Amino acid sequence: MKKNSATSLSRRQFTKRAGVLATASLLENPVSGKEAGTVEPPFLTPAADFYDVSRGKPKPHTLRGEDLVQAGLTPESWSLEIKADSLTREKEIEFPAKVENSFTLAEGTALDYAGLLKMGKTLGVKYIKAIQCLNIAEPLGQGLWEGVPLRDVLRLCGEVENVRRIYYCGFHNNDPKQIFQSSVSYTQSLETRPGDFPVILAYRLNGEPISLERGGPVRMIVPWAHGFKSIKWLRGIFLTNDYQTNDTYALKNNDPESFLKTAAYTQGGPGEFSTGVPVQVEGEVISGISGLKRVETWLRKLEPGDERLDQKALEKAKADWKLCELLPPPDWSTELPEGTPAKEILGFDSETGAPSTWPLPYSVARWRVRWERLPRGTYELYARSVDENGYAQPEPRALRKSGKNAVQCHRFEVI
Ligand SMILES: Nc1nc2c(c(=O)[nH]1)N[C@H]1C(S)=C(S)[C@@H](COP(=O)(O)O)O[C@H]1N2
Ligand SMILES: [Mo]
Repeated sequence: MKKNSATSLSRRQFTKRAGVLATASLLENPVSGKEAGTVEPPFLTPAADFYDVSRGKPKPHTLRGEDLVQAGLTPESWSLEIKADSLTREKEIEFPAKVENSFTLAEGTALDYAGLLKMGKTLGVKYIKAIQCLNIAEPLGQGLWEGVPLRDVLRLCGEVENVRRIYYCGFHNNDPKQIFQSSVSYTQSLETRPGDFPVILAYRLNGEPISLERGGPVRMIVPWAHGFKSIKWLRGIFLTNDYQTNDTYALKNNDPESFLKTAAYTQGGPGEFSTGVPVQVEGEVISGISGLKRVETWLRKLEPGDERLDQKALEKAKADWKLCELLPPPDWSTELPEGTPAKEILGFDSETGAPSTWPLPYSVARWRVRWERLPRGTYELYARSVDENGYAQPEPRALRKSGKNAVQCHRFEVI
């Protein structure tokens, strides 16, 4: 995490520092008794403030100078190989994938950065999406990503045969431990439901070229998936007839086809409020594949002898879940990069510029609860999402390895 500047408190810093409280005055002095302020974290996380999840020794984004050029990670040196994978397996995969046109380093035909940007002029799309690691509870940050749909890049290959998956990988040196690769099915790469977002080869984040740390010059973005499908420092795409995933993350007992899970978060926040002033708590909620119907909270006053509830105990507890407020969309005219009208972004109405759903798909919104007065005591605030299918978190997917989504709790005292 980056150092904070007093004047601009990014969403990430905000979450880390203050967590669930969006009140500047209380934030500085939780027991001051001042009224709630109006400081909200920015909707788009500045590139430098995403929580970084990167492999490698050295991590590719720490390379400098000639090493960076050798790695092909400057706009001038970047290029992308796109070719068929010749794999066959006896009695299993009889026919190797074939492509009419391949783009290779050896032949000097690899796609370059200028070529991708040129395609972007007519084919580029933009959407907002949060990056969330399957193994970390909190979203890592949320950005406005811009790039060329993978389906349009694949079209450059001309006629293809025997292709069932698209494998792709980021830059890595010769150490196999650094390899980070992922895949989507051929169908997923080509088709999306109307209104849903396509997989893109992204070259801009929040209106700027993608920083090295965020995976620039070019990063794959897979909208519906956890972070491990969104490969940074993209350098190679392979069309294969293998029907199995090659995902690096699959090796760690993770579900390699997990969708983003709708889930609410309560992490952090002040642990103390003074009696007689309103207690206001905010948190985040991510809208996954099943969308979001509402967020609910349960305030549990702890009596002497009460213990923390684990997930099983929580399920059995007689929780009094109450609907809580979902904060409305921000003022897009100030939250979006200059020169990017909302109506140009997928997920927004192309005429009015209003978001088509709220929260936006695969994105984070905020929730808030407030009590004008709470008696002295120790409290636990639990928060859970209810998805559009009516399932309350952590259902219908309580397994941790398909996306962390345990119901979280924030403990505080009123003194
Ligand atoms: N090349 C490469 N891409 C990668 C990774 C990596 O280690 N190497 N980590 C993945 C994982 S596990 C996650 S959660 C996200 C994190 O993205 P961020 O660092 O931009 O927040 O990047 C993904 N893309
Ligand atoms: Mo991850």
